[in-house]
Amino acid sequence: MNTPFVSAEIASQPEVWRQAAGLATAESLPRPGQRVAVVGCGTSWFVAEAYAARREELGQGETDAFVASEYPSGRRYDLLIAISRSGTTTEVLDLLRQVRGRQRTLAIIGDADSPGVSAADDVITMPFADERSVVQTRFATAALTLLRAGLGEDIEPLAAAAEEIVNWQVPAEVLGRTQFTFLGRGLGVGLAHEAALKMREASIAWAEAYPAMDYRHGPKAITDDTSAVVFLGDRPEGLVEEVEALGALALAFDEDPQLTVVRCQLLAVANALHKGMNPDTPRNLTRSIIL
Ligand code: F1P
Repeated sequence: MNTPFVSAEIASQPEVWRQAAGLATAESLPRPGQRVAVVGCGTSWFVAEAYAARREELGQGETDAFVASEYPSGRRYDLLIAISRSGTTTEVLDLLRQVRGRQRTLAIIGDADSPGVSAADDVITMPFADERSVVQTRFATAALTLLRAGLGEDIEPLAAAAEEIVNWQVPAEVLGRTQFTFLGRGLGVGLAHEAALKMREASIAWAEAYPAMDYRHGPKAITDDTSAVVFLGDRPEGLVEEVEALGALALAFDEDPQLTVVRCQLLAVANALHKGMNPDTPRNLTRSIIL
């Protein structure tokens, strides 16, 4: 098999993050104190979730994340942000059209020629982050980077650290596992969901994700010696040991969850290749879902 597109897309993230951060001066991004809703589908929903947690954590204002299809239409926010790589996802476009004129909207879009570009009051396009692979990697992290930079976070240390992480060698012992669980806290909850989606999409694997503290409230029952458990962000005390006592392989890193999600992308690709699958073109999936 030729090298998949997704491998180069993952490797380009440090540079793409720097470019995304360069757009964070946009007037249309949220200001501190504004009530903000963020929506998307699939990966873009999980980016929304991660951002909402971070903005709240930084005390910059009430921030709610919704999957676009379940946006509570009665609510009013100061700003509704829609994230979509393709700019063609039906639920996102429908929502933007539905709230138009009643609610200020900003779309963050990869494909600058898509209908999403004219569906919102303001738009930020990131064609440099768009991808050939069906499976999203760098667009997702670039959208999050743009939004985090808009919160005043310094992106350069993240981008510099990512330069090493994109060369991470996935430990061979992970690839023998058949059940993957991703656990996160704060920003890492949305990113754990994203990591699990990557495993499902790219390598058609059984993958789940939970807020780390909630893992003990049921999900733990599925863990055994077929499992690998990956932590994104702070680890609840004793949980790594608990997971290991069940025979699972625990992977934990002392770094920003956005960096660990890059490792998870590499893991998903390595697992796909290990299973003889092409991670660029998962079965049953298309680049965007148009209903
Ligand atoms: C959303 C999405 C992706 C998913 C797949 C189908 O796309 O659900 O997250 O991986 O490619 O589309 P978009 O609205 O961000 O283009």
